[in-house]
Amino acid sequence: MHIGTTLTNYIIERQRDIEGATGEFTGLLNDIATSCKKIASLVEKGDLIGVLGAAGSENVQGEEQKKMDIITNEVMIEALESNGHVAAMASEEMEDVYNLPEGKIRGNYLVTFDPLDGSSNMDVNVSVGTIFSILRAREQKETYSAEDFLQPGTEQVAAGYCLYGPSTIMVLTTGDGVNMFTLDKDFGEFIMTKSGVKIPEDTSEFAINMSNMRFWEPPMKRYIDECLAGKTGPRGKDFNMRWVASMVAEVHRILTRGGIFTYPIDEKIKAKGQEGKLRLMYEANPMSFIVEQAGGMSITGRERIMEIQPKALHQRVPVVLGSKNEVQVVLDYHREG
Ligand code: AHM
Ligand code: MG
Repeated sequence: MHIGTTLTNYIIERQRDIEGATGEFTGLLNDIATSCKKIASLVEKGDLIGVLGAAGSENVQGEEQKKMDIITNEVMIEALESNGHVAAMASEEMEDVYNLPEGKIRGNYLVTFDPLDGSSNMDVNVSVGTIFSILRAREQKETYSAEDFLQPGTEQVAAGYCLYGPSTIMVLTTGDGVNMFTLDKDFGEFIMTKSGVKIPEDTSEFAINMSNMRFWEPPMKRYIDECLAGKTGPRGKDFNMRWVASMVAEVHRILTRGGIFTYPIDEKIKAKGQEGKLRLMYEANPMSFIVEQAGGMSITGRERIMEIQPKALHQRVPVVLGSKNEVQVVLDYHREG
């Protein structure tokens, strides 16, 4: 039996390709892998260790926090703040930028994360995930502010997610394709199980929360109506539908067998004064980087997500991502009005 390529092997190899690399980036990805292993173990134990249910608090976005949102956020901070690889962090679960305590060595990278996306699925034992994005700190200083993080998605150095499902799978891009690593819990290593992942360009599977249909804008309503019309409609084929309510699981399905995932803007969201449901810095940008690196497309409906100049740390955007030719149809419908 051979071991295979571990995540550590892979990132050390990647580091050799980068001139002047110091090992800091390798160290950072290792820290993230460590936190994901810890989170995988907590997710798996679930009710045995009393981590299910609400925490009794709200995050900055006014959403109910689950106990696991808070616990996994602490796990990420602990794993990332001590080894000198990170300049500062921002999380979906924290209002402001997290600056390292005095005395901790500041590294060169800014990390944003959603420590447990789809956390409401924890209580019903359905897949959840951690999403992360890595940016370069443009200057070295003691204290960072939101402005330092407000870089478009095209500036990401790396992005990934860890899916806690039947297997724990880390999916990573450093801008050179997409690779998948499955956690072998017996000896605690992520092993490469797929490399050069490519999303099929065509699909007949869509993912959307259909209960919001009456609130959608006309182009999205038209797109889904035409999918539902099936073989006898304008698209000339039958569509299948999935909705896990965990973005990580939806993106993983799309990377595996194609599909389109969307959380569009709708009247209900607009009435709350928001521009979308999903967060640009913690969800939309990292997932867009992965999807594009796998040959897919990721847009708001009208523009490429990764080109958006962020205005705020917790900014929200509409998201349409997945199989290239299908996302193009949605883009065309939005352009037609
Ligand atoms: P979260 O970050 O608070 O967990 O919310 C994000 C999740 C996505 O994973 C998922 O696509 C969506 O919210 C589910 O929304 P809905 O509850 O409308 O089905
Ligand atoms: Mg989330």
